[in-house]
Amino acid sequence: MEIKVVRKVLAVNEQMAAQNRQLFAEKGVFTLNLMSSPGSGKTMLLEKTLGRLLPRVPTGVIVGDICTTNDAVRLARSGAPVVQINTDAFGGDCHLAAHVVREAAEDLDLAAIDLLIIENVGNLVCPAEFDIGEDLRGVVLSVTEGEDKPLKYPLMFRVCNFALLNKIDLLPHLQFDKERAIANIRAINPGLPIFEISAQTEEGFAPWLAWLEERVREKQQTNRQPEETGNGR
Ligand SMILES: Nc1nc2c(ncn2[C@@H]2O[C@H](COP(=O)(O)OP(=O)(O)OP(=O)(O)O)[C@@H](O)[C@H]2O)c(=O)[nH]1
Ligand SMILES: [Mg+2]
Repeated sequence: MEIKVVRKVLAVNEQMAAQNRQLFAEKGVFTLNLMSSPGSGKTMLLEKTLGRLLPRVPTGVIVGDICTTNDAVRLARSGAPVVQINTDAFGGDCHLAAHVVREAAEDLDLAAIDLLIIENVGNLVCPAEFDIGEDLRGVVLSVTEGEDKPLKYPLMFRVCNFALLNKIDLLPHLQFDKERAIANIRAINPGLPIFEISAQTEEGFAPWLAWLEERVREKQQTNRQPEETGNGR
């Protein structure tokens, strides 16, 4: 009985996610769902990322937390439009669901942005189960969390399209075996692009931002193509 209820929730979420995906495609917005355990550095990464992308790549942010507007306040300093979701208002969900993202997106001017980054609730489990209509899923694993996390929380690493290994500035002070962590990620998801970065020092930012911008450009080209084909006929 309980399993049926969970299945129904996921089925309803999938329908909403498909609607979100259609809306984002119509508006020409590329969407990135950024996930990780609490404190791995999602917000700091986004603060620094926005600093480099704006105003060249008009970007909006939706940020999910159970409580507080702390992350929205930090991210709004960049000048990007930011909407904070607090899941505490509806049961303290440990993830963002598609309908919640839809509501938040209605508070943004989607026509004015090319990229929408969604910082999910800090949690390495539940967000992996909920499609929110995004184009790309990324997981941040920080070097203070332990090399075994991809093996212990495999779904997250399986559903993501890229991984960021964050806080590499701390490596000299830790026993963390970086090569083993990378091998563990690859054991779950072979071929997954992995970027080694420090949100603090911005080391490693150039390759990952170039890769992200390429994904945004690809989507813009795909969106333009049907129109161009149509005009050519
Ligand atoms: N040394 C170091 N510290 C970092 C780095 N990135 C983030 N931090 C620190 O890690 C802590 C958590 O960073 P946040 O950006 O708040 O992490 P988060 O993933 O957004 O956390 P939640 O939103 O609560 O899930 C802060 O004290 C940051 O200053 C990094 O690259 N190096
Ligand atoms: Mg955060």
